[in-house]
Amino acid sequence: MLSYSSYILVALAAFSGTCHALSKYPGISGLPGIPGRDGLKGLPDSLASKHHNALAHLKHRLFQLEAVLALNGKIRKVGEKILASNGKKADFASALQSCEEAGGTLAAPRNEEENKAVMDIVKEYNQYAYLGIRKGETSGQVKYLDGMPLSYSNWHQHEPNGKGKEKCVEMYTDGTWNDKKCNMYRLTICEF
Ligand code: MAN
Ligand code: CA
Repeated sequence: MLSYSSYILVALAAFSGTCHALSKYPGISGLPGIPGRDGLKGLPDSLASKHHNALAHLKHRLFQLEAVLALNGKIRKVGEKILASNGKKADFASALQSCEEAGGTLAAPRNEEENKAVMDIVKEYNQYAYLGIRKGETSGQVKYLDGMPLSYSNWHQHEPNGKGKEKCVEMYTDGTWNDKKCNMYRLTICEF
């Protein structure tokens, strides 16, 4: 399923692709019925600038929409990431599914700044949240959902302690992490 945000991305990619192609190939010459560069008298340039303006307009509109969503507390921007919660508690698999259906994934903080941004949402709802981090089926190694090993962690003292029993990770309201069984009901926080 292509999400709404995917369509916007495709549209933006198409526009920038067109701009790129037009600047690289400003005219098609040597083909019957198609005027060469001179015959177009600057048409490709004006087309390119039209598309450039449309792209600038879309970017400005997206900027405005992000500002409105942030103002309403619907999203939180941290670096290149956008964080958002649906306010619902769910087991790990269902929480992940909700995020993926929206075109994102479960939030996995990769540095202190991102961890604080996730913690702010956890505090806002006063609910522990599942992170997009879990232990390998056999190895028990803690990884991101794409299988890459952790590059940042914020374990609570004496965690992780679950051995084979706790394969998921929750965030406490102080921002620290605990390995936890995956079938609890925890706040869903997604990243986009
Ligand atoms: C519970 C569970 C564990 C956690 C301990 C900490 O037993 O939440 O995951 O490690 O509390 O005391
Ligand atoms: Ca634990």
